[in-house]
Amino acid sequence: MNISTNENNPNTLKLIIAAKFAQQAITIKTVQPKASFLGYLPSIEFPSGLILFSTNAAMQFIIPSSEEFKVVNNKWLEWEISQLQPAIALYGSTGIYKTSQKSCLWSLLKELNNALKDKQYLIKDNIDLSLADICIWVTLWSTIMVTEIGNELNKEYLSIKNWLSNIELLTVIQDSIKEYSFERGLKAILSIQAASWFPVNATLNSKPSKPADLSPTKEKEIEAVSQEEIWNISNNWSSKSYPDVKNFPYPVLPKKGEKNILITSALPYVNNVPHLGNIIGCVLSADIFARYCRQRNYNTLFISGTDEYGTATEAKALEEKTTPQNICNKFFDIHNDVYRWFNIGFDYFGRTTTPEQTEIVQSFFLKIKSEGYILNESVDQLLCEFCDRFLADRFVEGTCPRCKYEDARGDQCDGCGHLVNATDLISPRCKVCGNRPIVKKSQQFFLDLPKLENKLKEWSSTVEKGWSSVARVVAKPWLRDGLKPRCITRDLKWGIPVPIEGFENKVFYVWFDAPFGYISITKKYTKEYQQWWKPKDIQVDLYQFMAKDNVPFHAIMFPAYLLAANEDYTLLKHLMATEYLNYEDTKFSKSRGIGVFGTDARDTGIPADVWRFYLAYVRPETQDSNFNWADLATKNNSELLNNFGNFVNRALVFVEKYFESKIPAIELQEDDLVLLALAQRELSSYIHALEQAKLRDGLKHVLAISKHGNQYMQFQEPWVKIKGIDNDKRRAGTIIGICCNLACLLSSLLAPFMPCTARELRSQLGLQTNNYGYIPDDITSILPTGHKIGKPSPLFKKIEEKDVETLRKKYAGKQDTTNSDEHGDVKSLDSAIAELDTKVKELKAKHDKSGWPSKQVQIFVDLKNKLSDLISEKNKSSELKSKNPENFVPEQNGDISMDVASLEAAITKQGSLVRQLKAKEEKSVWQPEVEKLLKLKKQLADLTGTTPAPTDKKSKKKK
Ligand code: B3M
Ligand code: ZN
Repeated sequence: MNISTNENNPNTLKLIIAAKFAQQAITIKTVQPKASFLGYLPSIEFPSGLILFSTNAAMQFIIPSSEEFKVVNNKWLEWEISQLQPAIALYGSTGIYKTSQKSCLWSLLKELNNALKDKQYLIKDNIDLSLADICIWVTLWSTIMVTEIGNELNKEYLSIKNWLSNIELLTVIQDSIKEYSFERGLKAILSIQAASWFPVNATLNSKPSKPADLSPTKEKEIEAVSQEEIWNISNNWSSKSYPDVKNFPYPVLPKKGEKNILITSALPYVNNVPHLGNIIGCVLSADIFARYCRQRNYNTLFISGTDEYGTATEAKALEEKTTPQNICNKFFDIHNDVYRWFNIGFDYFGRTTTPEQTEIVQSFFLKIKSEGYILNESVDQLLCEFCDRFLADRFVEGTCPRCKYEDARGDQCDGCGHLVNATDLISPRCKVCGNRPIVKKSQQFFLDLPKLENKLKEWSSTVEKGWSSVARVVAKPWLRDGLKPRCITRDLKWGIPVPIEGFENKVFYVWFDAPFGYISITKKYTKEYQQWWKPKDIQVDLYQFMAKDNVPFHAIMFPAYLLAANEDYTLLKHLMATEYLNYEDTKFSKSRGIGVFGTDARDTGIPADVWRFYLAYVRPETQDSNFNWADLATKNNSELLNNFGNFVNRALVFVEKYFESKIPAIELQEDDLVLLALAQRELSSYIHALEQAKLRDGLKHVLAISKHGNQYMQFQEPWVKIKGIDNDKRRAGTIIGICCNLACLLSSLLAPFMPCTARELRSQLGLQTNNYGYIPDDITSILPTGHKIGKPSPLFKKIEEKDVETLRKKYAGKQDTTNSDEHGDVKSLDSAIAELDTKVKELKAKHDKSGWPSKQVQIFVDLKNKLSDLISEKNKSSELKSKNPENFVPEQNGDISMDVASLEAAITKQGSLVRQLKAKEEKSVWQPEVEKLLKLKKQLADLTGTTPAPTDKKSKKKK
């Protein structure tokens, strides 16, 4: 091994000691700092030809530390290079330590002293002296110990003192010292200064960090870049080149030996307009990822669409007094529009009410049945006698049998995340009328999940590493706790018919049909869809994006269907689930008008790209996160405008003004390499993050690059240099040429997040805008000298505080849900509660405990709760009202149970509405109003203990 060193460099002693331990021969050559690559010394050349500039890295190479102590050893090595050495090296520049510098050094020594208490060595390693012991010992022994500070240290820090002298006595140390003669103290410190790179985070933090304070002494901020990083950059800069982004012709199909990425985002139900949380949870995340993949030249297919069957649609149709198909058509258009506005680049956005879907679902079912994974059982189903219908899962609520969460849905519990069978709910209640449904028998098909359990387990263990953490957490208990057969058919009309004799009146459960939507929508995109879903000999990686409540269906159910079909279908590889996004610390609520929904976003005047940026910035990747207007404005103004926009704009304007819009010649110097190495580090992290669809992290690395760029420009001051002598002018050219190249890189990195902005930037850079540029692994020079740029102009606009305040108010909700005329004042509500309490007490008194008419008591309790809610809301709203009277919006349709008088009034009102509607509208329109009327009558009957009066003959056919 050959070591090159400048004179008096203690780091060389470290290498010698390491070589002694490893019993390796060395030669030492003394050179001038400037004579070596970039001036970093010592450098060490191994017999293999490998040259290392970082002493700590070289030492680890010579004597690898044992696994057991690796972490703690590395921690101290890092401490030595990033904190101790820089703290000591400051001494050299001024000859004395300023008070703040000294106190910084002192606190480091204190830390070391504590760690050494009652110990012979800092770390016990396989060789008794660890690398960390060696490095720290050499640094202290050869520098400050022979200064005044050493005397103080000997008095103050006895553990360090003893440790230092113990090590000094070791033969290996004595022998090494003999081999390298150098002067300890100030000379050694100066020598480190002259030829070392080290991170200075801790040390600099304790000094004033204003550039003004650093520049007079020409002491510049040295960033934590290693010699290897610098080396790589200077190697890549002119020798590597970017490939072009492939032009993917329709249809995109997977290819053997290439990366084939199939991306889906959960298919939204058509019962509502998606809000910002829905958008970032599924389609936007998937889109950012898909765009990234395309810019990496992966064969990428991004599929989504609306999930149109299921009771969500039926419920909405009921609410909007129309047919389910009309609802689907209407909401398909709404979703489609919203996503188009957000620039979601689906390869195909389809829907599930298609012949393709029916065909695929039915034939999958038959195949799964023929493979023996379908059971046929008579099941207990919940029938609401009052509403005269079997209750779909969505229409039942109750207490979760597992975790006792009280508002579990009929299909899934939001308390524990488990799927539940509606009939297992404790105290089930019909969501429409609040009554307890009865259990009735019906023949249904079940998927035999226990029979699939082993297959599922085997598969899941091979892929779950690629899942987001929330996906793993949600999916894990499933396989751990054992699977039960799951019913996949329903007694409903809206759905895909079950193709079996005797089941004509049943349809598939929506969560059986919906996942096949991914396949049927792909079929809509291309008849070659099986190349993606049933590839032969080709590797297809399936990435599925969704919010966490969809995880069980994608982690367990859909794979179970595909495994059961036993035909080598493409199975999920990366499950990308997000947590929830809150809105201004509360939940989005369409009915209460709280939050920004897809259709609102465009009305705000804020560009789609800024929405995309901010949603990605707050993406609930690892925990629930929050949308906040003030924060949106801050991020726009600081990150986009001041950081990113400012950097690229300054660079481009400079080229336009001083270089006739042509990229100047670039001659790299040390500072440039450091900047590029820092940018390279961010680029590598960006790719690492995006490969795992960690979009939020990825975006932060983009912004870090422009931040480095800004600092560099600020420090280099090209605007000063351009006015200097020729040499300075050329230097200004290099600086600006580098910035333009970074801007070019940034346009590609930003494109997945902000495609319009990226396109605009690329046009300003004079690049073709028919693609967003390849995302490379390594930074290289991409804009050649002489390349002509376009016309620079600002990319972003400031968002004013007052504007977001207006927007915040606008989407803060209706503020109030009561109408004092209809519901009486708080006082009468209070007395209604008192009345109810008395009634309950009377009832309890009349019956012994076992014989309580529990249903009636329950109704009273419910009513009481509703009334208390009403009172507290009312109190809140009167507060608001007194502050802001014009904000007060009375609620139109008070659906809240009342005292007898109010109920009677409401019944009269509803009765006349029903009569009016019946006179001129069709049944689908008046039926829901009839149901409301029935509900009111039922409440009244329950309250007064009578039977409800009939409304009309037909609707009374129950039982
Ligand atoms: N439609 C659930 C939802 O929108 C459901 C997803 C289906 S993915 C196959 O939350
Ligand atoms: Zn009911």
